[in-house]
Amino acid sequence: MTDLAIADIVSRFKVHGNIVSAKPFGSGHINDTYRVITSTGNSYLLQKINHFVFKDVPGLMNNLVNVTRHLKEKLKSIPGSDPEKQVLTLIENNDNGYFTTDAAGNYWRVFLFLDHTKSYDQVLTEKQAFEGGKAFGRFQALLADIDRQLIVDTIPNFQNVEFRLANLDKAIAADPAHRLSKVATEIAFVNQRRTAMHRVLELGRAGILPERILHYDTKFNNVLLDEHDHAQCVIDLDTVMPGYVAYDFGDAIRTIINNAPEDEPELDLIKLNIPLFTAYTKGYLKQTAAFLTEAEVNSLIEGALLLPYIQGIRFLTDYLNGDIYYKINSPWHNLQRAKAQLQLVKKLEEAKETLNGIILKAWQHEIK
Ligand code: ADP
Ligand code: GN1
Ligand code: MG
Repeated sequence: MTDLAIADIVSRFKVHGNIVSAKPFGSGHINDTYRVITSTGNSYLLQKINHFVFKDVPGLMNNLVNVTRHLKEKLKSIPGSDPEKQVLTLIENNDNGYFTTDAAGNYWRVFLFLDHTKSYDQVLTEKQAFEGGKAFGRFQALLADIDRQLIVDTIPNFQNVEFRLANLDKAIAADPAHRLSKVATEIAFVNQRRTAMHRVLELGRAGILPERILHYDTKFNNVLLDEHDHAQCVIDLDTVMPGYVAYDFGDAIRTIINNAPEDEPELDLIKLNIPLFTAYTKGYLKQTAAFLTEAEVNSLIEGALLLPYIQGIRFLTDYLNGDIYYKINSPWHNLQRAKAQLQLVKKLEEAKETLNGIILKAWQHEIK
């Protein structure tokens, strides 16, 4: 994007001042994000929404308006809350809508930039992990009573293992990028676990696990922490949809418990950080123990194994499909990510009993 093109997009929104700079920002894998600073010293976050990933952008934006409105209303009644800082704020465009399209058919939106915040790709301290757990737990609690009619599925079957396996099988059958010969080990690993990894889905279909409104992308860099490492705002709300709490717990644990980055090439460096897991779990259950059923609590450990498995499958599928979904920085990036996620599954399987013991202990502590 040229500076001129970006200035044109920004001028369609009700921002204060004229654009002074627009720089790429953050490390998300999906949207294109820029931090924009204007002549009045105001700071905004401009995003090009990935409409290959999100097929119904108007529906997605409608969700976002409804979800942020609901969160702000709820926070207003909680003493000490600051809805402007703790919830994303969309900037209206000049026609009172919340997005605009460019000549190439891309969708753009603008948020208030939340100053003095940080987002971490990897968790460094137990305090951060605890705060992250509290933030995502509270997010579920605050959205528990939103009218479900207001939310459309932005990516149907997002964490449905059956759907993810079917997509992998299609990629294996078509092998469009001629990479199948490179992934035999990973496919064998996935295949050995097909049945076991259906547990959450089966419990859900049997009505044993209720559907709740989830965030669905709870990796740690989707919560902004303030200068004192307190959780300030849950961001990246494009995937808020109904689902099983095990999904959000598992996706968060995927990034929290792993001592190494999501795409670590050196598999021996992928080790479990149990203190960070414990801290996240305590923070999460502090906010959710009041409403979670025993079956849901028992499903959390299944989610912790399932989400890196699904993520491994998604990266592997994208590698086979020739890197059409995730941003990559090398031709083997998706393969490296897939290997790292499947290695994490292996480590989690070895520690399953210990981790479940930690979850149950933290839960007992909250409900006693
Ligand atoms: P993606 O879907 O590509 O992950 P995100 O919405 O998560 O996009 O944004 C990418 C990054 O931009 C985040 O990880 C965070 O660092 C930063 N970010 C997003 N929203 C804001 C905001 N309102 N204020 C400050 N930083 C933000
Ligand atoms: C994507 O947008 P971002 O980078 O927060 C992806 C998640 C994956 C994650 C893996 C809409 O999240 O589902 O877990 O990458 N988001 C979408 O890092 O597919
Ligand atoms: Mg993100």
